[in-house]
Amino acid sequence: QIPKTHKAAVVGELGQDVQIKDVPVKAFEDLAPGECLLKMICTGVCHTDLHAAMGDWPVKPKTPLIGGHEGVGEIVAIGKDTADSPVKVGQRVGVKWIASSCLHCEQCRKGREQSEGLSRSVLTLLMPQVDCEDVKISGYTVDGTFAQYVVSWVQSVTPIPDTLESEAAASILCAGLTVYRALKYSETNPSEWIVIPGAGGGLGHLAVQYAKYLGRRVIAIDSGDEKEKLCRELGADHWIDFSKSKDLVGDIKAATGGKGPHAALVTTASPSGYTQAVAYLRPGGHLMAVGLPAEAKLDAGIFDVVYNSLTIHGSYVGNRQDAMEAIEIAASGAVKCHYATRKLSDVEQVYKDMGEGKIAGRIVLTMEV
Ligand code: 8ID
Ligand code: ZN
Repeated sequence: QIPKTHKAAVVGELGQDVQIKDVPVKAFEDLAPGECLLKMICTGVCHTDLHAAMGDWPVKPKTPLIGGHEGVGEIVAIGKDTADSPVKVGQRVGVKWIASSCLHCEQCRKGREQSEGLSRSVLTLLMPQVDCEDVKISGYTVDGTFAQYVVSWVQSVTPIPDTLESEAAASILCAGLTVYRALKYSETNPSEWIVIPGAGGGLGHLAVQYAKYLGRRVIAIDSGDEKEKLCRELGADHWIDFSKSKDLVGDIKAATGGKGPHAALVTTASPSGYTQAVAYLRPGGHLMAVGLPAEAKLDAGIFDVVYNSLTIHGSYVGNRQDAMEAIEIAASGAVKCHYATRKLSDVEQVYKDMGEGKIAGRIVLTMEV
């Protein structure tokens, strides 16, 4: 029985506290073809959700906003006249950042369905007459997973294998997927060195594991004993505490026999994680820009970039195939999200802890209030 209303964590205005409210559930008759209704089981809290709630990125989300974009739920309804649905009622699926994409524009045809991107879909919000390619972003341009029921799209949800528990799957749908894709495109080989600033956080701790799974050697950078313990347990070959190191560039180079790492996968939510990357990379190295500090600029000396033949990649979540691969690897047991569970109504406290850098791994919310 689908209720008429449900509980959701709502941001009324950007920068204000999140409030738990009763909001309407979209009725079956109102679901458009291609839409599905999920009864949510759990959702991870990504630092992106905090950026969204604060409105601290150059492109702002809609308001009022229900955040959240790494959730797992059960499909309870599919819009009538939906053709060729790859999923069915009763199935457990994941909602990721890209809630829906047109699948027929140039970027989608090239497998970069995420890349029609934020500005374009926000543009559509503001000016519906713009002939947009119809990207919808969970917890940014459409309501997300911090709610007991969520409307999603059958072509873009990610099926969750039976062998993977919902809580373990949730954060693979953003954090796992994002770092897995960044590793795929890092042009590194097995045994090569990859440095991960932010290694003790949500994205970072999964990046350590995917990198080890893919045979890379890992230098984990973050701060505090708890994150150190976590990174070492997950197989990091080296640990450097950025708050204690007096010469981060020197320490990173020393860990790689003086030559520097082949790639940096920067997952910090502060600009400081980016500042030295260009200085410590080995010639021919790749900087994978993933963390999205508010309003920050990448400060890279052009001389260093050219002289050392460095490549800078912006890596933005991933496509449906990346999501399925990241989920498969997690289902195999090779990568495990390290999480603690809280209730939906704790989201404001989770944001505070996240802002203070207190969370090692991830927080996964159950849908109780
Ligand atoms: O598609 C994308 N590119 C994408 C997808 C998902 C998330 C980008 N993100 C962005 C988020 O918006 C956020 O800006 O990645 C960033 C990290 O998200 P997260 O992993 O969810 O955040 P977290 O759990 O708070 O982890 C961040 C870690 O960075 C450490 C913190 O201690 C924390 O463990 N850190 C910081 I802040 N400054 C550091 C520094 N200078 C640092 N670690 C090393 N060096
Ligand atoms: Zn995210």
